Amino acid sequence: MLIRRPPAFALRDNAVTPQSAWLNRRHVLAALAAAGGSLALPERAAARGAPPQDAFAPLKSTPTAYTVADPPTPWEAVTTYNNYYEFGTGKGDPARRSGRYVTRPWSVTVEGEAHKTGTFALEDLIDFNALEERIYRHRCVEAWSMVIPWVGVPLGPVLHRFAPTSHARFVQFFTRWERKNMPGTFWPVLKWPYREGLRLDEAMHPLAFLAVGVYGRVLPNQNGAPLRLVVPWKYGYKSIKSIDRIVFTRNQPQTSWNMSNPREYGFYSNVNPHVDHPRWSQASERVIGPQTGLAGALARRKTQMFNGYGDAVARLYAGMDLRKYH
Ligand SMILES: Nc1nc2c(c(=O)[nH]1)N[C@H]1C(S)=C(S)[C@@H](COP(=O)(O)O)O[C@H]1N2
Ligand SMILES: [Mo]
Repeated sequence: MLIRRPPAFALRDNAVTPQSAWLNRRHVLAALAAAGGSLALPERAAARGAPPQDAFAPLKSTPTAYTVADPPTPWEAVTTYNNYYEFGTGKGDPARRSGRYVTRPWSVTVEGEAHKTGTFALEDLIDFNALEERIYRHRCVEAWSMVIPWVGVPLGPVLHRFAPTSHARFVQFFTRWERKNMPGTFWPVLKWPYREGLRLDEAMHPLAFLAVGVYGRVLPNQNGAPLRLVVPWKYGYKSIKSIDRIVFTRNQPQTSWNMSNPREYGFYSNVNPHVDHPRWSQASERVIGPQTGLAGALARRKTQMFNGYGDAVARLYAGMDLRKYH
């Protein structure tokens, strides 16, 4: 077995921005892969144990079917233009106000229709030696979009390990509610703790992803540290952040946005250019970047059905009226 020394790109380097470090690393990885090198081993060994504090070791390569070719939205926009109402409703609030929120150590409680329930440490839930990178389109219901390089693992196999019972048809997720460090939750803007849900077959779909990082680094708080859902064919609010509870249910579970306004936010929330939000069109979207936030959001593109993932996910909704079940 060939053991390589960890390449320089595995080390933290404050002199480069995360995005340029990431682009370099991808470059080197591609070159090594082309040269037929086995490159993952030393870094994986180094990463064993506690999750890394900052940059992750090189990641398991991901089948390109799960990665879009579009250039990722710059790191600066991904980490400063956020929706995370626990920290405020302004796009800049999560980055500015989430600093005191502590996400280590972390555990997740699993309840409901499953044979293996209980409370699990993050490291027991996620195999930090088997992380993948997936570059997904991200489409907010507010009609803007990004392309984000997530780091994580597919959701399905994680849920499978809890052995859902034959009665389990849905799965619900909750965000940790830490009142004192979540200034946005002093107001009942939404039903706290933030909650979301999927039908179990949606959750088991290979595109559904649990992210622990972005741009090769541990998730910043504003992006949902330490563990968040990513469901790329649905509007962004389904992709719940900072998950601390998972409940398998028989019936369709409550979701925060649906509870706040069921007419505007359905349970399914699949990206659909033909079903407008009651207050605005979903036919097109603002593309965020290259600069941060609104200043960069000048480009527009047409919204794609299921956010462009229709070939993979349309079968989940065969025979359903997607206007009624929006
Ligand atoms: N707990 C929690 N999760 C959340 C939200 C939130 O307010 N609270 N906002 C959602 C919305 S509307 C979007 S668009 C995405 C934004 O993810 P990002 O900031 O990492 O791009 O997170 C989703 N997850
Ligand atoms: Mo959103």
